[in-house]
Amino acid sequence: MEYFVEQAASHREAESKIRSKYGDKARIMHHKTIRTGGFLGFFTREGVEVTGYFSHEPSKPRPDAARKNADIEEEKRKILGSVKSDKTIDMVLKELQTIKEKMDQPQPAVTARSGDHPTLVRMQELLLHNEFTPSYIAQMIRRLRSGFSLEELEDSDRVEAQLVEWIAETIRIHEPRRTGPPDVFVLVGPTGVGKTTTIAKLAAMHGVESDGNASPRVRIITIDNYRIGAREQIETYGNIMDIPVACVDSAQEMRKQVALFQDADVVFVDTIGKSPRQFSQLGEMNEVVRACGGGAQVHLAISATTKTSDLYEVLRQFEPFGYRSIIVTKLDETTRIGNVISVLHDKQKPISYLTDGQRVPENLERATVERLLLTLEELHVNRRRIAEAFANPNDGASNG
Ligand SMILES: Nc1nc2c(ncn2[C@@H]2O[C@H](COP(=O)(O)OP(=O)(O)O)[C@@H](O)[C@H]2O)c(=O)[nH]1
Ligand SMILES: [Mg+2]
Repeated sequence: MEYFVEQAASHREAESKIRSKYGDKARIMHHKTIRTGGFLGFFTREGVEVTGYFSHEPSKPRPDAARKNADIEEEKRKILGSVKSDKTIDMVLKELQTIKEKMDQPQPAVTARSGDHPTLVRMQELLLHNEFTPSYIAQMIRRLRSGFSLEELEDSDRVEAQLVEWIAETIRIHEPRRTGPPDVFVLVGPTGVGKTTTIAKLAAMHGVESDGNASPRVRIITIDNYRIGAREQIETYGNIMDIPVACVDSAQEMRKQVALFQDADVVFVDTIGKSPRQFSQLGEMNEVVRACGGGAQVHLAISATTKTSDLYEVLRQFEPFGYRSIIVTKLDETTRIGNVISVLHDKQKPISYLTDGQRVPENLERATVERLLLTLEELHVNRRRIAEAFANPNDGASNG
């Protein structure tokens, strides 16, 4: 049995693509709506992603070099069709380069085959269902195959429990480290992932007194003043929570403002993702972020709904900020986060917080291995065992 994932503009287009590529034997398992193409949210189109399998040789061979080139040309035409100004050409060419690099990479084989033990095939189906990436799945199946004898594979509950534990081992949790006071916590990430909302949640969470101690002094600085209304959004939260909010728009102002907030325990810094005017100036924003001082810790927000190739792209784009951890937002908007776990494992990025809704401050929690595993569908998680084995060593510490 071999699996496939196909993307297309519509269900009809996906179906005909699958029929022509894999023939009538192809079976569709599930499909979902995705955003395709584009660059960090720009020029994206709605499309569908269909996952399925076929049990015999495909009616046509894998895409050859000519087909790859045709795909690239097609993608190029589509993107160029939506380009509005010369300024964006650079960005489009970069995007094309990334697409090309991705297509050139050998696609790792999904390793359980029809002749394999049914338990292995089943484990592969579970991983696929949760949308882990092909290379992650291949790794796990390889590990199961070498770790279990044919006889042991008969006990599929035990194999599944082991698989869940190995998945757990691939999830890294960020351990907060105090650098202050004030601890300066900077949140970066693409527009719309939920940075401002998350900053408000974090500020509320940290502003609460604990163990009878006085509530920590929390301050917010925003450099999100490019989008109309963005500043008001965080100021409104600040007013409600009685937390001072300052707005800066240069490195110099940032230095001044951080100095003015030296009496605080925690300073949260909200940032811009990108704006039409400031599109390629993530570098410029980095200068403002650096002005927060050497002790500042940068964290990157990504949405749980982001597709795999965009996840890689976002992690790469924000690498210059030297982010310490990932905050995964919008967990409430998807039931399958295998690709997020796969990519963060591949890139060795630890997770600090999770958000699962728009409500401030409720929909925020410290990331735990257990909570992430519980999002997986159809995989049985022994909560007690996982909680014991993967407890956050710093649980109870309140700073990130
Ligand atoms: N469903 C859901 N929506 C969220 C979550 N966090 C933020 N949002 C929403 O996403 C939208 C963009 O959030 P915002 O904080 O302005 O994003 P920013 O551009 O990164 O600052 C708003 O409508 C938020 O209410 C979340 O965890 N789940
Ligand atoms: Mg914002």
